[in-house]
Amino acid sequence: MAKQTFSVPNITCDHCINTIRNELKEIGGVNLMDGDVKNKEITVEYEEPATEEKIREKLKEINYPAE
Ligand SMILES: [Cu+2]
Repeated sequence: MAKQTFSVPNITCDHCINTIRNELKEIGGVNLMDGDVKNKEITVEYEEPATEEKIREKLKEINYPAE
C-alpha cells in the first residue's frame, strides 16, 4: 500500500475535498483520502489498480491538477 501527499492548488473548500474523494474512489484501490483545505493538499493511500499516474490523470480530468 502506497501513501502519498499531493499538492492541489485548486482546492478552496471542503466541497472540493469531497468531490476529489468521490472521483478518486472510482479508480478502485483508493483506500483513504484525507484533505487539507488550508494547505491545499490531499493524502491518498492506495494500491492496485490505483497508481500515482492514474491518480494524477484523474485529478487533471476533474480540474484539480496536482503540482
Ligand atoms: Cu471547494
